Amino acid sequence: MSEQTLSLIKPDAVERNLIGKIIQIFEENNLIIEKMKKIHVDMDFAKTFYSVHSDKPFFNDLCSYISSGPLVAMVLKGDNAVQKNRDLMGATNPKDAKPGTIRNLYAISIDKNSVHGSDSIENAKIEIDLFFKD
Ligand code: IDP
Ligand code: MG
Repeated sequence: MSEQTLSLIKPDAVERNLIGKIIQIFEENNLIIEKMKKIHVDMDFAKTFYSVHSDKPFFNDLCSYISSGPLVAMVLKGDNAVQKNRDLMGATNPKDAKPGTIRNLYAISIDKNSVHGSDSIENAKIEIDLFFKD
């Protein structure tokens, strides 16, 4: 069934000119880029976006990092898009990410791990609204 999910190319990947290489992986795997924009979010927006992690010890660093430079936000569309994007991303820690996944290929560390992807259809709707409600 066709779904939508939110993908972010995080500041560490944008900074290293990896936008094209990452988008190519989505397109080669039949995910359609429905919407896309490059933005630099502020700390308040970051705290809202990552509010589910507000009790984690790394919350402040996470919000500082995601607001440290421009990112690319996309709505990806396709069959099973939420899980497909998660599979293409690989594990949160690049050391655990399977060969060929985006994080295996491009991530620097568990915090600078190059991409975000919604983890459920419900959260995808919330995250898409947050980034693209205008
Ligand atoms: P996900 O991005 O694979 O969905 P989450 O558990 O939702 O992973 O965590 C959100 C983000 O928080 C991760 O992508 C990563 O950047 C950061 N993060 C997660 N765990 C840690 C940690 O143990 N130390 C530092 N940063 C972390
Ligand atoms: Mg997550």
